Amino acid sequence: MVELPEELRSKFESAAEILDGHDKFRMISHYDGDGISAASVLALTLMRKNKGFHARFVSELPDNLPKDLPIILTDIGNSHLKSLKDTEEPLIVLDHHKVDEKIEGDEEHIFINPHDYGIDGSQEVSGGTLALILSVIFDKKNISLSVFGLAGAAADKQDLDGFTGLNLSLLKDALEENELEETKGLFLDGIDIKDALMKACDPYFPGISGRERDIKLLLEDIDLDSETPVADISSAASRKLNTLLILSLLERDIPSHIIESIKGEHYFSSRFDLGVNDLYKLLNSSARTKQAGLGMSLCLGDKKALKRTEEIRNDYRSDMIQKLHSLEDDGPKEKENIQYFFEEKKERKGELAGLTMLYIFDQTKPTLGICELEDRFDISARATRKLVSDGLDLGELCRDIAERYDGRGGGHDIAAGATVPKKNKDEFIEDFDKEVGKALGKD
Ligand SMILES: [Mn+2]
Repeated sequence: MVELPEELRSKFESAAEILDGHDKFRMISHYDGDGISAASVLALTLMRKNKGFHARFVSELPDNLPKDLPIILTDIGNSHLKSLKDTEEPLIVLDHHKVDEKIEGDEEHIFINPHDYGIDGSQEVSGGTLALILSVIFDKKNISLSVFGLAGAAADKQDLDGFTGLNLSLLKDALEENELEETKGLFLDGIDIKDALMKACDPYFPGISGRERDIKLLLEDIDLDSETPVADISSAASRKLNTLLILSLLERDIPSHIIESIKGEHYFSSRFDLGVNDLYKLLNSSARTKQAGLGMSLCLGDKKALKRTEEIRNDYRSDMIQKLHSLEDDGPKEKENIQYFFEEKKERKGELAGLTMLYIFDQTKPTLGICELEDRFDISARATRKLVSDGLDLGELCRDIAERYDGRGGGHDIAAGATVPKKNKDEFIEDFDKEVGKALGKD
């Protein structure tokens, strides 16, 4: 059973009592892969006890919450706890986003924020895994839902070099209970090896991913038939392939922890016929295409939803490859301390910023993906672990700088975002550049 600080455990227990004491709930969850994971874990938990729910996905917390049923907020809510205390209905907030202040709820308002207990919510636990902990405390059999919870943590990039903290402890429990099986391999997927490399955007291999001629030469080089299914590649060919793919990353000075992360453990649930790695990518795809409900349906066992999400993901990957090619070929716009690019699709800028930061651009500067909207602009900022350990906190910067210009921002130290009136775009970028320099001690 997952180990928790005592005060935190007792909060989960109070939340479990609320689950136990009512028959129907409203779930409001963050509109992203982790948010879908969290809502799905709780939906399955409630369904197992014949309880009802209404689920809704939002990018921002609505000003007025419905007043008819107990409410569960997942992967969202931490920045609104003060006002949420006045909610009339019982309320559970499971959110791992960092906020400055610890705000206490009461018996009917349970606020669960891992940061309050010295647990790093940006690495060690996500919305999905907080939901899984609640689910397991509610009924320990629910460790069988681990594939859904851990997919949320993976969607929030908490598995980059293996799960840690509460995520790891849930994983261990699931492996022990044989609810997940562990295998090792490259994080490649597709109909065959050629298809997998043609669509490989996460991990992305500069000079190889999506480049038909280069892939043909590479496969000829190691004498591997391009139509070989990924799972059937011999271990000798797999070693050679691995070496060549790693070389493509080494040429770019990509840090070793990223290079190591292109292969690793895969966790598979036979009960649900789903793996953590595939599932989180499917959930991300459905969130990005504004079809969170479809992602949730697949978690609830709808095979048609699964097939549809796979198609969406395939189309999405082809699109991403195009975009990454042009960013790889043209490079970012550079300031002294930051690098940035423009992207017309709002929901794509974050992942592009993340992938270019990891696999393509300069590792010593954070990357901003900027999308211009009608009267404002949206940015997604991404850093590396090294930059964070050198003192950069993008969540703080996004919040502080956005506030200067009547905008809003926030997020995690390694990944954050902001939205600001369009007329202040140049000042915002200037300020961001300066503040990053300060944070990294370059001034
Ligand atoms: Mn999350």
